[in-house]
Amino acid sequence: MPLPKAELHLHIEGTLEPELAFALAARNGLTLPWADTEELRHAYRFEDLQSFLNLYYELMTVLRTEQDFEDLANAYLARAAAQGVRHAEIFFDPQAHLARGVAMGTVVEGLWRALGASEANHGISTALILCFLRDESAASALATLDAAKPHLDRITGVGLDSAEVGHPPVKFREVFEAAAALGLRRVAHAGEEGPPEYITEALDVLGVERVDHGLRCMEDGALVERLVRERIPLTLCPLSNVRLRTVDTLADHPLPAMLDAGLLCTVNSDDPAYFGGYVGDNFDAVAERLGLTEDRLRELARNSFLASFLEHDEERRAR
Ligand code: ES4
Ligand code: ZN
Repeated sequence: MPLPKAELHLHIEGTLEPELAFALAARNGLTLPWADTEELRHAYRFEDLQSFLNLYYELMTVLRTEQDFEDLANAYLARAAAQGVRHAEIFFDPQAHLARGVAMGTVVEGLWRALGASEANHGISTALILCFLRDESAASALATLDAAKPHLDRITGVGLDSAEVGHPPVKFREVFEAAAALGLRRVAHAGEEGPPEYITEALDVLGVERVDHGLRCMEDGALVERLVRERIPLTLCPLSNVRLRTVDTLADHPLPAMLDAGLLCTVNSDDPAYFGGYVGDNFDAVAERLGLTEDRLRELARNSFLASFLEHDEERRAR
């Protein structure tokens, strides 16, 4: 039996497996530039975040209809359930779909057809987090939030993702203020490829309550102290870090040092179809390659619920 856990850093478009991509392409009358799933898998060799994003945005063009988004989410939920996931807070990237003429309602309501039935069908409670693409303009993010307004009963929070370097959190001050005023929770990717200063800025300027990745906090001792003191959760994605060359090998991953420092770390899968595994696979990989004890693994599973947006009595919500 896998440990019960919550997944807090998961891009639903990053769960698009090659087999489903080809099936959706066929259903929608589209031709992909790869001959078959095997040839596509050969393209999964990434130099950095951008080289991954190029493929990620290209492949997701097969997603066109509500049914496509529902099928995508159900495929993820079935795999997640098999790996012990009981709660999932799921990112989606509406701008990548709006730009190709797919409406916000198609995306959100399609996903919701799966998420709204997920407790009954998969035993997983869910939340949806709308991510703004940080390499698009602040005006585009504001227009996206506006387009989401008819669907806010489906959306728990907002996040910030895509190419990090050169796109500091402060660029999105206004849209995060508007999101907060709408009662939305706030998270942001920071310190994946970008510098530790972006983590500080995400906290102070965007008001995020959780940091996605946050790996590079380890370069700034005072920042680590702050994250520990304020119990800011970090949603780490170890297999993603290896595939995108943020760390050299899994054995070099700072997770053990981060736990030793007292950081509230969680383990997640990011884009599991691209990075070699779902969240249980990430747990298994860090257990094996970093020699984590059973106690450490249980701590990580417990952290995943503490760091979630589920209601709980823990003291860290008191601040
Ligand atoms: C992402 Cl690994 C990663 N980093 C930033 N943005 C993303 N979007 C999808 N995966
Ligand atoms: Zn991510």
